[in-house]
Amino acid sequence: MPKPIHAFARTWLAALSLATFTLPALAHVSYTGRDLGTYDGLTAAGTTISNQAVSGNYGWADAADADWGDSHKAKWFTFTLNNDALVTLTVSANASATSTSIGGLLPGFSVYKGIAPTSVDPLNPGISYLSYDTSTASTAYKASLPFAVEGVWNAVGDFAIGNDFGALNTLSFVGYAVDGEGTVQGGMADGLRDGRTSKTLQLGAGTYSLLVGGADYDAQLSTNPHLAAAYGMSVGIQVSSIPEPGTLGLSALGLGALSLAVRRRAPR
Ligand SMILES: [Ca+2]
Ligand SMILES: [Ca+2]
Ligand SMILES: [Ca+2]
Repeated sequence: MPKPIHAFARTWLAALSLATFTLPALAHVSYTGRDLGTYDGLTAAGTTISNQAVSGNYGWADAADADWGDSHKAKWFTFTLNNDALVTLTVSANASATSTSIGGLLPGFSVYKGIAPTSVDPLNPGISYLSYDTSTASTAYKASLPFAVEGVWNAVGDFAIGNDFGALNTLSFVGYAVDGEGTVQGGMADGLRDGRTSKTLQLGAGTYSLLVGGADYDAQLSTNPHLAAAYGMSVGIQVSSIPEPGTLGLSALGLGALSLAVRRRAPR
């Protein structure tokens, strides 16, 4: 069925306004299409978002050093908990190339309570001010720091980011995971370089940001032919309730008995 003309016009206008107002903002902080969901924290639930890509293979590692890094080198996800919960986050690199990305990301991620602000222009509701590293609010924040930074993203601690509307939010660091042999990233890595890294965190009710980036520090060298390549990956979230202390003891006991039984049954 052909689209009615007004639908075409609307699509075209939307495309035009995107081109006019948000094209330079393409790499700014947006969670669109990357909301991992809202969870009550009482029942087990989860989801996976695939077909994502990170720009470069070094953003997380570069943001974990002393002069922090560029938030454009992270892919930003969000999720919300209505109660305290156990949250397992897993980032998996695509093994091979797609039409829009290459394989081989060495994934690293950090989790923060809070989200980067987006402000809607009160006089022009079609225009949103997204957060980014060189916005007026972020620039003022950087100037307030006692040391020089490459960008506002701190992969291993709190940081703030804001927009040109003046809004600035602090993101409170709660944890990280990074893929790689135990020796890389100063011993921070998960010990097995398999293109995948995962972390379970006990989190309170609230809205969180998950920033995913590459963990290969040397990939930022200008001689790297894949310096600005898009690296494919997917992100999974699994939320479950926090076990009651008694229940945890019993289930640990049960698991112990089970593994003992399995071991006894194994041939050697
Ligand atoms: Ca850096
Ligand atoms: Ca750097
Ligand atoms: Ca791993």
